[in-house]
Amino acid sequence: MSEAVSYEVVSDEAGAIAVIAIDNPPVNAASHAVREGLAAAAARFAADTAQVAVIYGKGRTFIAGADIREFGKPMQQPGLTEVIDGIEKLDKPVVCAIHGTALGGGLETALSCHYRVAIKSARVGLPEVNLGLCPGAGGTQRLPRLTGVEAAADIVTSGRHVPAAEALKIGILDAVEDGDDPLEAGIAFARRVLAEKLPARRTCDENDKVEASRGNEELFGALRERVKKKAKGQLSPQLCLEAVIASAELPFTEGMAREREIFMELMKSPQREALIHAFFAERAVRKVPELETGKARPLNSAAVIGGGTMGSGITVSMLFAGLPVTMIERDEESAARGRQNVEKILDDGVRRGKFDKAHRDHLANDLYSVSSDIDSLKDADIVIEAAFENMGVKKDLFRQIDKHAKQGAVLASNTSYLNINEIAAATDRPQDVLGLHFFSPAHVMRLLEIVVADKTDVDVATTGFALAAKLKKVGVRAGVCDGFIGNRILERYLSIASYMVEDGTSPYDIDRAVLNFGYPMGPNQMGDLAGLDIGYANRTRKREEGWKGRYAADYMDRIAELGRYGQKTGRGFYIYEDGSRVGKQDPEVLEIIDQVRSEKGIDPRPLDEEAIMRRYMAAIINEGARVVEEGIALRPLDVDVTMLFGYGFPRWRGGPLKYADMIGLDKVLADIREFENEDADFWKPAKLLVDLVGRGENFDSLNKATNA
Ligand code: 3H9
Repeated sequence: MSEAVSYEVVSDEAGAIAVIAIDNPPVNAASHAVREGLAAAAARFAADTAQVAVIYGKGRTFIAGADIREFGKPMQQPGLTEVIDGIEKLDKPVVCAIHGTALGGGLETALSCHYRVAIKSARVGLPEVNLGLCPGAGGTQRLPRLTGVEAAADIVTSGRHVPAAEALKIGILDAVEDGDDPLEAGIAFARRVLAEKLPARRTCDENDKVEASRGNEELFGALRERVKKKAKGQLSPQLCLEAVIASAELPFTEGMAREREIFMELMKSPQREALIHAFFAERAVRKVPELETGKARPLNSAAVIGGGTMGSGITVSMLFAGLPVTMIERDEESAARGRQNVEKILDDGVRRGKFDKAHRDHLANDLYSVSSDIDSLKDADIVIEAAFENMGVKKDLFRQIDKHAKQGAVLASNTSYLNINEIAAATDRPQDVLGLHFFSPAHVMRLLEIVVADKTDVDVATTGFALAAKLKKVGVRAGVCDGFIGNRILERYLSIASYMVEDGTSPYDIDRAVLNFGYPMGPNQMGDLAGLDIGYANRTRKREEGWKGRYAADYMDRIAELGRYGQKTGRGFYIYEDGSRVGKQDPEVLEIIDQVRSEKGIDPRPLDEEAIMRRYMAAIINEGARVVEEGIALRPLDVDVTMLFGYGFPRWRGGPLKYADMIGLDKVLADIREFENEDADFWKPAKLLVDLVGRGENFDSLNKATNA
């Protein structure tokens, strides 16, 4: 027996029960030791006098899946498929007792057991699709045998975690028990097996539900259509579906072979490598120096200054986390508008069935209040300023916050560009100040840039991460610079997009190329959604501050000066008819652009999709490298996570710096050098990029060097 799996027999008057416990913290992943232990436990159970076995996980969860860290290394026998086939083949019944999550190889193990019981809070699922894989230990063949093809297709292609109650209803579980002890639930079920003399019932032999769909091309066609639409360039959902369909079309053993084929194909795909990078990067961003020594301050109440789009979104995200919030506005009228904004988001939640009216009322009335008196922030543990994006306004507010906030309160600004050091210096307690850059809509978007300024105390930075965890957001540590990690990179790729337009490419071709690359929308569609007035105001600010460099936004200024701000005015780059959110191309926009080109004497040179994306990505990667080089981002993976969670970068490409590694940094550098000949002001290769290529290393070498 391996250390990761223990075996003991408990006997009473009901009979002898073998208890097989998996103990592989933190998530009981099915590592080599676990597989070996399970195989040995199954053999021992087959040979001894115990009449029934219970398999359960120690600690916080059942098996959360195969050990992802073993992927890409030579496989150590026994494989999970063989281990769980061995369990299923046992002649004596095996009960699986689930708590926490039974995911991937974990659920596959459970499916090979003869009975499954879970405690109420447990969830099950096959999330391999989100790692660019398909279940590889029989999940696509056994699950449909319990649920039918359609429900299995949903679970396997979405990767969603199915709550125990639903899993019971659709046939995955045999029982759900109150309480929180899986062993207790497992033993109780085992006693029932003994009392009722229940047999070793094998999932692989349950063929009725899959046979019911055999040859149902109409169903398969509809499922393929649905998945293709949702997958948007991602391979795994489509292949996962094919594996599930094989369960209906082929006998069990052949279906298993088909699943293996698909699993191996996906294992080799770059999308799998990218998605697994994204999985670990999302977790590694929590490893920051401040958290090693810092202690989070209390976070029991909050004040938000400003009730506009950002302030109300931030407020709602905190209400969702059960944090009482006082919203502060400058006068009664603005305070009432702030309340309206918050209530509108909550009402939408009720309408969409996210929560019920009673919960909405609890959040709106018990946890939330508005005030026009700044002194109302005096009891808050954290104050988040979300006022107008102007340094004068912010400094003024921070002076007042400093006067009214209690000692020890964390003081945060939600600025998306401005210098936090300067804002902090307006107070007598710069050590308590940090940036918390939320993304709009703040109650939905998961990214939170935690901007650590020169004097920010480690405990205050740690509190920023504690808040991110409480709000179920992904906190990324950023340093102070104009735009931090995300908006600084955004500025570069929006610039290159505008240069390409000015030089001859249609903005609609750029949007199409970016969309086809896997983003949910192109930069011009995004501008229309955010409001073209924002960029216009930003450019005006930068011009006032003496900004130099190539200026290619004249055509954008002209569109904004016509009062066409995008979706909210029904016209921007696109025309939005009758409140539609899908825009039509606007010939007048092309005329404006032509006009600007001819005024500047530009001979239009349109680019094709590949040429567009080479420039777009090179701009992102080069600035990403600079952000790392300057220490604004701790590691390349922090840039990846920022772009994945805040800017719609396709997850199956791993993030821009992972993407760069995968296409080869030497190739990216060669592109930048080529573009330097077109525009030497814009294209200067980042030193870090040059160094990495010189050393034959890549961004991931830097991630690894920091033990992330
Ligand atoms: C699979 O099963 C393939 C099979 O079909 C075929 C086989 C032939 N492996 O997320 P957390 C680490 S594919 C290794 O912060 P939570 C994680 O990196 C697998 N490590 O906790 C973190 O490490 P660190 C299908 C893993 O409570 C620590 O555990 N399964 C694995 O917020 C804690 O994780 C999945 O895709 C793993 N499988 O969430 C499930 N899982 O502390 C993946 C986690 O160093 N896992 N770690 O940063 C999850 O979704 C979540 O971890 C879970 C817990 C919901 C379980």
